[in-house]
Amino acid sequence: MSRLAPLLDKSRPLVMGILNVTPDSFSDGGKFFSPSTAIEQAGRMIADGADIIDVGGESTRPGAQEVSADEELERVVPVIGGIREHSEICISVDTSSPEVMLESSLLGIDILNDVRALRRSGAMEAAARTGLPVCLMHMKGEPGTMQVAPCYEDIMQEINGFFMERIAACGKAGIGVDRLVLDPGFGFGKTPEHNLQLVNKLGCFKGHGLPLLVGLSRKSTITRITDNPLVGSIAGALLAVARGANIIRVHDVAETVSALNVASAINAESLEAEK
Ligand code: 8Y7
Repeated sequence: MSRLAPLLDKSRPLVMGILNVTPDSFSDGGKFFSPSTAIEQAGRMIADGADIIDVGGESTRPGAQEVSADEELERVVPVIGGIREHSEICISVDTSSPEVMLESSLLGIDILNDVRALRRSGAMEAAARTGLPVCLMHMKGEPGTMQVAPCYEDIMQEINGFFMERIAACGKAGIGVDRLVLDPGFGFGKTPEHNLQLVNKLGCFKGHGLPLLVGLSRKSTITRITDNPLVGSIAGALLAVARGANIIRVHDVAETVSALNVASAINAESLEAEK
């Protein structure tokens, strides 16, 4: 059984710590490439209060090279195994590859996080077979070219249409809505203005009745506004949660947990006052 469902029942925002095991990822490229340093970093994030660790072996950075399933497996398998040896933390695996989904499902992981929303050939069937929950992220285009003049007629309608189509495709493959999480995919085929608009209109994605995952941490939409990526990411996380995000994907777990604890104490006081 996946460890995600009982966490979502806690009715507080969950913090997903990012663990990149790639030599070329977005903002911490190469820092955690050896399995032992990655496992140590996971331990630190768990101590800092992470609810979920997101292990990724494929860089989805704009312009990044695609890697083979074998290479992805070589990167993530020892790290997943190492985390599981010491901890019952909820583990998600950031992959679009059917082979990686199937192999890692045998190692006791809890969530498949697919930036391609199971559109790669064979991924839908593989994910269905694992029985695991899946995060369906919206991405317009492919990582290599998605940031070349992204353009929408109505971005909210397009993303919601995409979600409806993917939810239906999952249903047909035997992945029920009880196994789905949605993510608008900040920075994946979106301009900075699109991303700011998506934060404001996050509530419009709640109509599907599914948990929402949001990843803004250290993305360029934030770092073009401020030269302090940590503080900027926390501001983004707090506003995303205020607008309905259920899971926040972040690099800086301790700081995000502290900020969310303050926000939730303030919210709890107003609920008390209403009684
Ligand atoms: C996201 C993601 C990345 C995101 C989900 C980065 C793998 C880029 N971003 N997965 N992955 N949502 N679900 O900056 O926003 O971390 S990679």
